[in-house]
Amino acid sequence: MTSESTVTLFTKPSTPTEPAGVRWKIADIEALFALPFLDLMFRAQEVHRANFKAGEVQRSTLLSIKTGGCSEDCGYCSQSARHDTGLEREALMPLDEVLERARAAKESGSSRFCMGAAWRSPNEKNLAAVIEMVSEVKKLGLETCVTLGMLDAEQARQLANAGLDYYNHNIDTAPERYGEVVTTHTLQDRLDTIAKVRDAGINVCSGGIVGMGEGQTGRAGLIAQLANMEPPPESVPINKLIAFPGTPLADSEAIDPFDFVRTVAVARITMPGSFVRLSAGREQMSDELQALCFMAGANSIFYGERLLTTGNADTDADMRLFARLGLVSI
Ligand code: SAM
Ligand code: DTB
Ligand code: SF4
Repeated sequence: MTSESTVTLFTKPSTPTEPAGVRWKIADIEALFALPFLDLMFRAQEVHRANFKAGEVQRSTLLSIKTGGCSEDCGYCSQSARHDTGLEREALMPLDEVLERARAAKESGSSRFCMGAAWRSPNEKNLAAVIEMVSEVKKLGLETCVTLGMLDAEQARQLANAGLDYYNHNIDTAPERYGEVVTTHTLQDRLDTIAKVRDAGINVCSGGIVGMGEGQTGRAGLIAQLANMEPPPESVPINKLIAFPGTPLADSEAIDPFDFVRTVAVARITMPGSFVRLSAGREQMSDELQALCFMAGANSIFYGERLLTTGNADTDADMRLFARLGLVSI
C-alpha cells in the first residue's frame, strides 16, 4: 500500500512557539521582507546564482480551454458566475483548436503549454477530453500543464498516466485570509488536491496573488505556506492582481511595485530550487520593473498575447526585452 502525502495547513501560531520541523518560520520570512531593498536583492541573487544559471528564463504559454461560468466565488476572478463581470462564457474548446494554439506557442519559442479551465473540479467527460489534449500537446514536443480545479486521487492518476508534466493549483493567499477571498471551498481543499497531484507523481505548480490588500504580513503568510510544503512546488507563479470591475476585489489598492519585487525575492530565497514565475500583471509592468523581478530571482514568465481572460505582454516586446537584458529562454 502506498502512503498518501498530506500538505499541512501552516498558519501563524497564536503562541510564540513555532511548530517543530518548520523550514521557514513566519518571523524569518517577515525579517526578509523587512531587509533594506538592496540587501534583499543581493541575497536573492546569491541564492539564484547558486541554484540556476543567471539569465535563463523558462517560458510557458497559457490557453483558456473553458472560460467563465464557474460555480466558485473567488473574489479576484473574472470567471466566477457569481460576479457580474460581463465575461462571455465559452464551452470547452475543441481539440483541433487547442492543438493549433499549441503549435503556435511552440513556434513562438515556448517550452510549456498550460491549459486552464474555469471549473470547481472536472467531471468525467471533461477530464477525458482534457486527457486527450494533454497527450496530443505532448506529441508536439511541449511540456504540458493544466489547471482544472480540485481533483480526486483517481483523476490525478489518470492525468499522470496521460503524461501530464505539471498541475497548477494556487493557494492564492495567506491561510489567515483565504476565507475572506473565497468561501465556496477552503484552503485545505486546495492543499488536499496538491497532495494528490504529488502522490500521482505530477510536478506541482502553486503560487498566489499579491495586491489583494494582504500587506507584508499576508505576503509572508503566503510564502511560508508554499515554502514549507514538503517539497516546495517545482513552479511558483507570483501573480499581481488584475482588478476586474464587478469582482469583490475590484477596488483593491495596487501593490507598491517594490513590494512586488520583494515578494519575488523572498520566494526565490525561501524556495531556492523552484522556478519562480512572473505571472499575471506583467503587461502593465515597465521593462525596468520586470528587469528588477529577474534580478530578484524570477526565472519564468507567461509568454504569449493572452493570459486566460485578459491580455499579456506582447511577444515582440518580450523578445526585445530578452535581447536588451541578454536573457536566454529555456
Ligand atoms: N479554476 C481553476 C482554479 O481556480 O484553480 C483554474 C483556473 S484559475 C483562473 C487559476 C488561477 O488564476 C487562480 O488560482 C489565480 O491565482 C489566478 N487568477 C485568477 N484571476 C486572477 C486575477 N484577476 N489576477 C491575478 N491572478 C488571477
Ligand atoms: C497562474 O498562476 N496564473 C495564470 C495561470 N496560473 C492559470 C492565470 C492568470 C489569470 C489572470 C487573469 C485572467 O486572465 O483572467
Ligand atoms: Fe473558478 Fe478558478 Fe476562477 Fe475560482 S479562480 S472562480 S475556481 S475559475
